[in-house]
Amino acid sequence: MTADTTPPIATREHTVDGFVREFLRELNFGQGVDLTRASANDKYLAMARTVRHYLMTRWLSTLRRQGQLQAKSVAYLSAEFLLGRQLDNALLAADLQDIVREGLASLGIDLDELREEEVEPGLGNGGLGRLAACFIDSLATMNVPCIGYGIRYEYGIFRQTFVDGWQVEKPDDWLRLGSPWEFPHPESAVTVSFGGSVEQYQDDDGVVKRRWVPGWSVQGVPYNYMVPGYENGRVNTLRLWSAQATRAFDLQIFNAGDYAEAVRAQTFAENISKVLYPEDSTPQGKELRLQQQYFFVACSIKDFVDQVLPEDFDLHDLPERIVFQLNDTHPVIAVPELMRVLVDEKGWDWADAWSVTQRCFAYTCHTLLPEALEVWPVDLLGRLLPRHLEIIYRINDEFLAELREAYPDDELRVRRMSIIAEYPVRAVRMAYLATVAGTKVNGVAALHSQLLRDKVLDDFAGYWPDKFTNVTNGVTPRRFLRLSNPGLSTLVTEAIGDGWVTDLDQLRGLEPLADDAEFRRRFREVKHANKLRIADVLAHRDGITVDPDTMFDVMVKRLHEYKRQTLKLLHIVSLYEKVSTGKLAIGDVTPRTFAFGAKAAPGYVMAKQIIGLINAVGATINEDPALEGRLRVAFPANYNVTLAETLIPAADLSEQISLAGKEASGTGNMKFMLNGALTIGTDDGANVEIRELVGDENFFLFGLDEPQVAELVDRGYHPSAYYETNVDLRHALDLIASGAFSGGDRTVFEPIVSNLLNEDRFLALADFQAYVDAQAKVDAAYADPEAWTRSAVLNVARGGFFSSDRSMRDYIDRIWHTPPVPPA
Ligand code: GPU
Repeated sequence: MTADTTPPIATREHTVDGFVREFLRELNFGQGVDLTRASANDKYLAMARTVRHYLMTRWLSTLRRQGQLQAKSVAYLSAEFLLGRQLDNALLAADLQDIVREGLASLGIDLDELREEEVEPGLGNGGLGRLAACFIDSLATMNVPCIGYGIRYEYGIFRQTFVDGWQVEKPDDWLRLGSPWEFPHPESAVTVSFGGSVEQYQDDDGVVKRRWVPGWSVQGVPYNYMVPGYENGRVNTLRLWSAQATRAFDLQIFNAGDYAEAVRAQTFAENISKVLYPEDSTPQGKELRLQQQYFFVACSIKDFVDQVLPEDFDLHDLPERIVFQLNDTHPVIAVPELMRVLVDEKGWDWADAWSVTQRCFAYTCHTLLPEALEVWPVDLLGRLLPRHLEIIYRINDEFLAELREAYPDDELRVRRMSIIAEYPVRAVRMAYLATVAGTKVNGVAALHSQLLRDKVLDDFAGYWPDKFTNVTNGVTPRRFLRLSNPGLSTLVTEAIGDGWVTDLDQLRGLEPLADDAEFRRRFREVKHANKLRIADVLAHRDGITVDPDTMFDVMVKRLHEYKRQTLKLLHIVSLYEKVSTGKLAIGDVTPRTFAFGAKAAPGYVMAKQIIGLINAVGATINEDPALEGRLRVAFPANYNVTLAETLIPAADLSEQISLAGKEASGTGNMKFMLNGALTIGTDDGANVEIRELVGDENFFLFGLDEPQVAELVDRGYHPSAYYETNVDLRHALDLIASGAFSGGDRTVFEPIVSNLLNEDRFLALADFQAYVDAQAKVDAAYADPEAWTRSAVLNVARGGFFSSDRSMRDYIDRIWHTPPVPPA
């Protein structure tokens, strides 16, 4: 088709009047209400639909151009995309913020009120899901073709409430009031099968082959989301799959006359995308979870091969056209699925199929915790996906044969590297499968990638040294600076221009301003305004009062023992104990607001106990008049992306205190740095790189490093020894044990105390004194506001490295080799 005969794509008038016309049309014709009777939700939905119209031209032309060019794309396979609210990002990308504000105002509507109507899609647990969302934002902004593939859970991460300080989970019914950002495409549904058996048959040439005869199937209905680049005319696609009963399935049963059974079957199928599993880094090995994993990757591969690629595409060229990035092991079943498609459905030889498959995948590992490495028992896998299990066995057989040639005298090593574990039950090690199949394996921070090579996957790194690489995580500066911190954004832009929004290294230009007293004054003013803003949010959202004239000391992240919220708590309790017993005058205590945000996996008993303890300590401290309001604990329930966006910009101190060698990277740490908080942290994950960039004098380092941890654990770690020799620690633990925070009942928090004294897997007691000493340095530094602000400005200025745009550049250079495609 020549340009002249190409049908045009509709456009919208980029003016206030144009917006108002579109908005009223959506409200009246789309939503079916008149402005005088419209609810806030009606207005929000109409506005959101209007805004998406403005992105539509870009989306359609991006798709059209991709269809013509067939440029190499990234398919980011992820069981989680923790998107956060969409409206602000869409307004920013389309340069509509002022137009919409003005247009709505002309109708007597306040944009900020409507913004509050949006329910964030919580389709992820924490860091891994949020990282996926940052990455697709960056790729769109960098003009790189990408399609995100995941699951449209009907219920995202649970809504956390507190009842008497204990976590109680409520369903997250995020779709209830309508979801204006998605485009369902039931006509493009694909069928995915499960169960059944494998049979032998002869093909037309008499060759004996094996094929899958599934037992049941479901349909995957795609829901498309726009992923707009920042003011660059590109809109990529995020495609999330929703499970539905197949018609054939229904009909069979209907014909047999059992209506109730047919409806039950429907529910069964639709269960697959019903709910996000709330475990973060601790997979429970549930069958439904494996169903989810296979469901979304099988849908995605089928979609890409049958719908995205042109009809005449030669699949031998697949590696030149796509790279499937495996976001941790959750999508790794895609490897045998692609093999099955090529061998069983397309009739290829095994060797050809393997050669193509091996070049189509790359694997990112996000953990070092042994309990987080997914394994699927072969009996479960074989029941659900019998043909895939056979394929995995064959991949493993050939791999082991290759290893035996390389290491003829080292059968132990060969067994260690087997994709199939034999103990405690026969199971598939998904990380090993991903490592064998992937072109590259990457960790998510320099230290993490090093430990992957040296410890978790050392045999593999020895065999394939070039397969292993690092890509340090990043965060999108659009959402986590430009949108979340308008005050700082304006200040920065006034100083160095607005190029930083897409080239975050430009923040370096702020370095000289760290020495400019007037700049520092304005920087403090912004921080103070951000504290007022979060104080207002906490008052209305949670009924929590905080004092904006205190230091904001913030620890927000999932509740995990390895992240050591208990260490923070011991510091608080110790301070409290010293003041209550008169060892420390309250007037000498730096006024601090200790803010926490953390969800615990519903089945993680110890994590829920710790939440109970944080709230109990908070309730006691916040009410004790002896503290004169100088220490407060603020623990708003249901920490999520939306809350992060107002809380992080208000922080002075960022708590990154995981046991060294346990936090793969962290990404919250980067958001705090970019918003001008100083970090108190261990030598763990990306903290290492943060400290290298800001310098020791602008970072509060404490605690054992990874080799010291390993050595101490080897030697035999006895937490009680620290209790016995450290008076402050003993007093703090005794105070908790005494029932002081549980109405005198000593049993309530006994499990936490005895765990710390007897086990303390994450060495909180070993690091206690170092942590308290580092906190004393924080107090001293904070007492000099000019020096503190100088450090804070330097944190911002040196944080450019942590843009997810840089992460994407690294993935492109080291793994994907997908050049950008500039807009037409
Ligand atoms: N992470 Br594994 C998750 O959020 N969920 C998981 O299931 C696994 C890892 C996190 C890491 O804990 C965190 O250190 C990292 O920054 C993040 O993934 C993104 O890489």
